[in-house]
Amino acid sequence: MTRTRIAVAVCVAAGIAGVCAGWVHVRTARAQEGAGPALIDVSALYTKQDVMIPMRDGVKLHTEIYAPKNATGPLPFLITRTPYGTGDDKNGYSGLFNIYQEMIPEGYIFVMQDIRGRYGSEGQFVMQRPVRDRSNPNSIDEGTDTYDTIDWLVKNVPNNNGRAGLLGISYGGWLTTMALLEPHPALKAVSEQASPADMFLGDDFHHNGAFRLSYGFEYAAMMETGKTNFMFQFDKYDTFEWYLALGPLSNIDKKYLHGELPTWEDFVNHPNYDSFWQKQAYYPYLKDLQLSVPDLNVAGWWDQEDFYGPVKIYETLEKNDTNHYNYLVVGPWNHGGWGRSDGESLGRIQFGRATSKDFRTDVQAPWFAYWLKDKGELPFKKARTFETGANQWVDYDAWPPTTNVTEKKLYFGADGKLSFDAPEASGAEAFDSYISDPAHPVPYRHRPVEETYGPGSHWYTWLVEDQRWVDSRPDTVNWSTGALDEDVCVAGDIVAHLYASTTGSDSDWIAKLIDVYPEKYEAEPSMGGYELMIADEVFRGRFRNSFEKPEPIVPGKVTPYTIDLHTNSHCFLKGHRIMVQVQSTWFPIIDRNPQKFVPNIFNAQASDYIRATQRIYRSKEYPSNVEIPVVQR
Ligand code: PG9
Repeated sequence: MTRTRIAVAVCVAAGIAGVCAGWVHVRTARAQEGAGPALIDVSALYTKQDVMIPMRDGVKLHTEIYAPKNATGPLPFLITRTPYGTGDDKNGYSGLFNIYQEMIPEGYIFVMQDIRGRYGSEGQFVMQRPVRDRSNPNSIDEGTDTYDTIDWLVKNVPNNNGRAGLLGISYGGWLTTMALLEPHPALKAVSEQASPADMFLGDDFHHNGAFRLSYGFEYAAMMETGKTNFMFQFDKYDTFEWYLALGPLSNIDKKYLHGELPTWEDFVNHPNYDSFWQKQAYYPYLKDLQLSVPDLNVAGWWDQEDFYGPVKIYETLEKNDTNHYNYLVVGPWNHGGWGRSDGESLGRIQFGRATSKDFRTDVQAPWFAYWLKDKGELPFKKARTFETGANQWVDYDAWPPTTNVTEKKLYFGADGKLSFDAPEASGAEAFDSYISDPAHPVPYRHRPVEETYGPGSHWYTWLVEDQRWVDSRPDTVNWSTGALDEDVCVAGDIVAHLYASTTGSDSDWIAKLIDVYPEKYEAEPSMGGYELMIADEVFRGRFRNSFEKPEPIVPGKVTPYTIDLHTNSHCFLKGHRIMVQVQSTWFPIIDRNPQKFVPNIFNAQASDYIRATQRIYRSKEYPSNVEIPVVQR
């Protein structure tokens, strides 16, 4: 839960009134990180010390050190670094303890630190500060800040055992991965959880080059309006209306930001996958890295922010993992869901067991105890993923699994049919069509679309919302199998192959793979016919040949698009149906593609936004399909 305190005055006092007019100061440690009102009173268990730890360039970082009162011997550190504040309660004890409850009995010296330029720390905040240039000995990055922190801790905190663990979710996960590039020798285990890996291709700010408007705008505003979290004050409760009324993206700077938010300016100035985004992405730094510190990568199947990242990081590190230090856990969670509550359900979807608690007690706690205290056994060998639908944890020697899996294609057919049989119809008439109108975009979740991190926001569960409300829209097309006569379980990568044409010269293509519950669903009658999205993704057509050099689409020409729907583990159970939906708008999480090619969409004019007629082909020559890895049992 998020704690909110309105304090517009702080904004003005901070001397940034120009940017701040109409902004609300929010005192919050992000819900995703599991901080919030303390669930447990740790003041009886720990002595707390607040220190300012000096970094190599003299900047001091605010750090809270919690030493167990009942320690009987030297203990390792468990460190988390955050840009969102430590969320201290009235006794001054960090709300981040909520995430670590299960590790408290083991005995660690917990350390929570504000990163540069945020909350109690000195220095300047830079959104995902780039990796330093090592040829300059004075350069710093989040990795050197972590290094300097650990160095200070092992030398200055009494009763430590000379080992440190580091973990964090999302931004904290990214900070954790950064520490792997030049790790301090005392760093003995890390857990990167939902770390973004590439902000242009798959994480918070863009997916396949399509801009994540509501997230990008609201997050940049939250982080760069002051030292603590701010929230833009919308004058509409339904932000769908606000973003639509905004018109072209250039109005954001004209009306509200006036060039003051560095990250927004980065969005505007880097509309393509140029060196700015490539340098910020991890892949180049991790691809040759042989892990010298064990890393537990953690992801959630329905993570609305950073699912691409942790999987990409795991896959990249896996290539050189000769030390066998690279691990993966994926559960049925939203962003950071494993760090809070018990994980028995997400939205209306039940998992039949306490999946988050499973992770915290059966994986996270023993995994850190093994590496930091030489205790017990490792909980699993390589990868543990939760098979949704069947609702069970499965351990694998490799992810994606390399045995007992066959690639199969689900082909789009006439009359809305989806089947494993390739289409036989030939000719230009085998297609389904819809009109995509940027003036009437498809909402990405049920309206009202509350502000992303606002009170009562449905942001956290939108990926599991029933898709039935979309399938009857005239700007969406669907194909579905009949009721399955046996379970179809998938494990591994799902890919959509679309053959599509548009009357415009640019277009977005959104593909969703959906599990349709039986109409009579005895286990829970109100779930009858529910359409649960299992995999989904958007692709911005201009980037079909290159993310660096966008190209117009030739109007009317059938063009192939490959859309990675990512890795998954799900059983479509007997009696359920499998559905695919395609549409071209998903607003306002994705900005509206003008559908007319312009060099930079951030500079598009209102008149560039045009209606387009879309066709999705399903013929012998153009067999649109979704490729799924089917498990043989
Ligand atoms: N998804 C958030 C984020 C991480 C890194 C950069 C930008 C945003 C977060 O939850 O921390």
